[in-house]
Amino acid sequence: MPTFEQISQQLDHQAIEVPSWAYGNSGTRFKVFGSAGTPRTVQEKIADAAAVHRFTGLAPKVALHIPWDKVDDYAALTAYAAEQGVQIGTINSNTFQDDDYKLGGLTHHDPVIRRKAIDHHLECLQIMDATGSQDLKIWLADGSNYPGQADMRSRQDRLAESLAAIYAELKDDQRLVLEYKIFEPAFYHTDVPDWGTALVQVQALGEKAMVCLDTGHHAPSTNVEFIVAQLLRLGRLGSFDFNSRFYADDDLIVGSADPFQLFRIMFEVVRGGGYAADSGVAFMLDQCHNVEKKIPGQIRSVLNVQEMTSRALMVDTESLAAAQQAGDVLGAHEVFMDAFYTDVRADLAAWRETRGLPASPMRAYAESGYQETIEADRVGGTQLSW
Ligand code: AOS
Ligand code: ZN
Ligand code: ZN
Repeated sequence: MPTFEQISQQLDHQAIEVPSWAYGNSGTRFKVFGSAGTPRTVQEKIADAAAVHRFTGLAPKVALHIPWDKVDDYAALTAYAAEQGVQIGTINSNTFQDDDYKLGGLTHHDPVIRRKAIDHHLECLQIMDATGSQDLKIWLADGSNYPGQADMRSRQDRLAESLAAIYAELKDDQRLVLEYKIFEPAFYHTDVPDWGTALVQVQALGEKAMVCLDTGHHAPSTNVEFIVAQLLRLGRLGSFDFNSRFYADDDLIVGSADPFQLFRIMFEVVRGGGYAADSGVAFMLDQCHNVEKKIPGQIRSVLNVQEMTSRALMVDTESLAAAQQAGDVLGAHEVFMDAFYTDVRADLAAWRETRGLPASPMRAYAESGYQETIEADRVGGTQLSW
């Protein structure tokens, strides 16, 4: 098995994009809890994202969500982010919080509503021009609750037309990334429920259209790493929305519910070339911190990704291939598990110190006074939700 020393340089380019909404208050349909220090402005969200990067060296970009993060001057917001030491990343559209979208957005039967949804995405593209963002991420709440409620097939056709209208406006260096989700908020059918549908839709658009894989958006027991392998094989894995789930789209801290799954995913990412610095795969978090503090929640998340990436890089691929080739079932499995069971935490702490980072970002954050400062300073105004 390779030593940590041997793989450590490959950790240098790791970059995980954090979502602006992770810093806002969030909750469930039962309750959104407020918490001291929660940002009241987009700038405060970006400042918190920048803190995660300062303590970990892992999170140089923050994804925005429109209209939650709408501002008048995006050039100024981009400059503010740069001052804080981060860049603006993916722009996420939103066609799920406006009454007009009750029965759908890009798939709606009414052309007026469809046009409104398309125009919202064109506005997102303008924001990308102003912020230098590369990816437009589209997640649709579209679907239906009752059999017979909607014509599922025409909705696929309308989705293809709407996406084509958006795709036509992409600049050469911009991408459209389509996210799928098995259910919720629609419970009978969802218009982009799975990777197959997302793939078919993006393949019809062209080379700049990709699929986003949110780890929480599958049926229980789905082999998510297989989907990773397949999308990478086809050159269509645009991004991850990382999170953990026990039941459905729980949006918990990535690597907390099932670190082994995260390891298996990262192994396939490495195996398929998705970890190369120029692979084009964006590694984003899509999480909410409902009961835990938000900044430590994000720090824990990026560290979990780093830890499982390290272990995935340590799989002895030569021995693995030899065992596979020899038909040595349990030998191959053992090679795989050896890397998973390797504790790299002390090595990672030392690695951080050699790069001027705190050995324990969690402890360093707790001792930094940042949390106390924002809790004392951010009084008055309105805390942001999501
Ligand atoms: C929704 O379930 C999806 O995961 C979205 O990616 C995202 O959580 C939503 O757009 C909120 O930002
Ligand atoms: Zn997501
Ligand atoms: Zn989700």
